[in-house]
Amino acid sequence: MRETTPDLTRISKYMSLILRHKPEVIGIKLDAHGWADVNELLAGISRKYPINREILEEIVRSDGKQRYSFNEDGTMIRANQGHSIQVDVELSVTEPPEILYHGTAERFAASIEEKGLLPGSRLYVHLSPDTKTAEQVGRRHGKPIIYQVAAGQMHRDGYPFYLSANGVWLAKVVPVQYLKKTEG
Ligand code: HQG
Repeated sequence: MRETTPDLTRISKYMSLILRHKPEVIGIKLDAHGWADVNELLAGISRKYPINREILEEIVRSDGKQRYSFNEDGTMIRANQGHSIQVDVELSVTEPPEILYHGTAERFAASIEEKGLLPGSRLYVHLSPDTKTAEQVGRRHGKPIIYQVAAGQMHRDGYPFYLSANGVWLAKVVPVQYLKKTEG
């Protein structure tokens, strides 16, 4: 896994904003499946950052979390997950492992232990397959804490789980009875 250079990272963050949250910042629309027209995206980004098709392909290829996908003929691009706008990225319903993890910050613990995990501004709660990833996710918000999610039990109780094209586990919510704070 290779991280992108700082300039590409800056463009990638702008792409996340456009493709997950606010396509209107460059005056484009996503279709119902979250796809943006590549030429429109390039034209929009180029008003702020130098970009061309080759650079875009390099960003998609080298992205450490594989956040973006092209369609088959390369004319469209979308974010694989993480949206706050209502799009259907055709996530596959998948049986989860027995335990998944959610990394968050200590200051959210009281609310989480009262209400369970809620998706906030995003469409889904994001869950990680291992504690290392969960810790990195949690650290983005402050002093990290990690919850174990009884995903297998939740699944047997009828809650669907989805696996994004880039390996992030997603659920609509996680009720509090399936959560356990890990020691450490
Ligand atoms: C918290 C990154 C209070 C939740 C990462 C989290 C991830 C609650 C925050 C992806 C709560 C939302 C998503 C409740 C949940 N009360 N707080 N009841 N339920 N929360 O950023 O999971 O680099 O929307 O614990 O790697 O941190 O962007 O979600 O702390 O995969 O590609 O509300 O973003 O990927 O924060 O991160 P976020 P997240 P990218």
